[in-house]
Amino acid sequence: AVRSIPAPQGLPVLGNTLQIPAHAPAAFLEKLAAEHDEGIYQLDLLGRRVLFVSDPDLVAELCDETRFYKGIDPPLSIVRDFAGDGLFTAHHDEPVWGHAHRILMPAFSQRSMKAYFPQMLEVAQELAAKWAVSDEVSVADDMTRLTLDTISLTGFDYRFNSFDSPELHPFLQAMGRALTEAMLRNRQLPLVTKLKKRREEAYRADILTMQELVDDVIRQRRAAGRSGTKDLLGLMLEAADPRSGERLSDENIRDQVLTFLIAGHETTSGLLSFALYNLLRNPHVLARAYAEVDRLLPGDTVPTYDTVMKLDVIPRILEETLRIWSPIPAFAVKSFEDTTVGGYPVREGQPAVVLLPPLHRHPKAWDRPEEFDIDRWLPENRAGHHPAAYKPFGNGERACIGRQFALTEARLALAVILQRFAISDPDAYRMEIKQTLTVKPDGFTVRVRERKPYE
Ligand code: MNH
Repeated sequence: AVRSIPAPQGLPVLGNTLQIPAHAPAAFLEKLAAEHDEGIYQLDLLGRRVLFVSDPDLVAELCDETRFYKGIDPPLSIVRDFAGDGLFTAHHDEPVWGHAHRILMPAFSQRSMKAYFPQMLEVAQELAAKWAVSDEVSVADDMTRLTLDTISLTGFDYRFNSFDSPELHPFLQAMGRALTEAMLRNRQLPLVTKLKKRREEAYRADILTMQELVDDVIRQRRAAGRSGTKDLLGLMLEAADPRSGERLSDENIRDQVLTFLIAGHETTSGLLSFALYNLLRNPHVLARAYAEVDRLLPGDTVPTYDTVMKLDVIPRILEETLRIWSPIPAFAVKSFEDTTVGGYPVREGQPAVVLLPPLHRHPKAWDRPEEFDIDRWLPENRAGHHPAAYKPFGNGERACIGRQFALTEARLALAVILQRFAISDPDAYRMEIKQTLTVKPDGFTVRVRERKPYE
């Protein structure tokens, strides 16, 4: 029997659009999920009937790539204003997605991670140098400095030198505003967007600021004239798709560079910020992390790639952090044809959004879902996990290409931080989410004190 999908009442024309709070859509969608035990509901967003799904069995169906593909609707279709045909926002059926995916895959191999390690370490040490002369630090800002400098140095051999400056780089401010604008436009009638002339101008100016930086990155590389460099930019400029022989156009390279500058840092900085939050809230886990670091990195031992690969507690802290606080709170798919999911009707091309926070805390899949328990990620416990209840990196061929990169960088950064610093939270921070499409803790500061070696 076909079941009917719960759909909270909305207004004519606007539907449920205005019920969504402008600056906190994720929290609202999560609250609705909690109110609908079915694990699925439908909202009418400016005439689009969008499904929101958090039941793991229903999500398992949506993750079947023979039936569903990545959908590029608002807000992602708006992000295309600046990320264009880059990997993240490319349409499902665009050949250029496959060209770029195959050209760039080698840059994300385990071997490449090892090759990036010295640069990842260099940036982590810049963070440590700053913290050594700091008292209270703004966590999300410094994690943003770390991750932006890391992706730009490893991917493009380009230096932001973010730790030299008390202000965040203008690129970041432009990006934050542009992402926020895309989020706001997602719940705005196109007519209203047109009428807001000032906002449109500011948006275009921010996009220009980002594109100028991208052009500078590419110009510097071309001026350096080095060929054979196997970083992201080197591959984009010189490699051909092994399948089709196609190379990337200059315009597509710009889209990819901007995509990687954004996707390559924004989420990892959220992950690291949430991880520190979780550690401060769970002192017994923090103690285990310190014990691990003291064993593998005693005194002032400099971390190597091999040390990072030996970490066990820190990786599990990151996995559990991605369960409880996913920096990307949702991803969207569409059906190839009219179908049903768990008996609920889904139309061809209808957007279905997988909501990660309620999926990652679904009682069907997780015991004590609210508890930060890193031992869920011991090998013997993983086997029992629901196969579709953990999707912080998305799904299938459109899943995150930078996953290993993010995890390598984040493991190293946490190891360096814990090796060098005692962290505490005298202000007893209470979680306050800031959403600019992705989510991060807002206004989270911690106190840092250098640990004395051999203490
Ligand atoms: Mn990442 C896609 C999460 C780090 C580059 N990333 C995705 C998706 C999720 C995601 C979810 C799928 C989105 C969708 O289906 O619409 N990414 C993360 C998280 C982290 C992360 C939680 C860090 C933690 N991502 C990174 C890093 C890079 C990167 C680091 C680059 C170095 N991500 C991408 C790109 C895509 C992507 C590029 C698009 C992949 C594709 O569609 O081909």
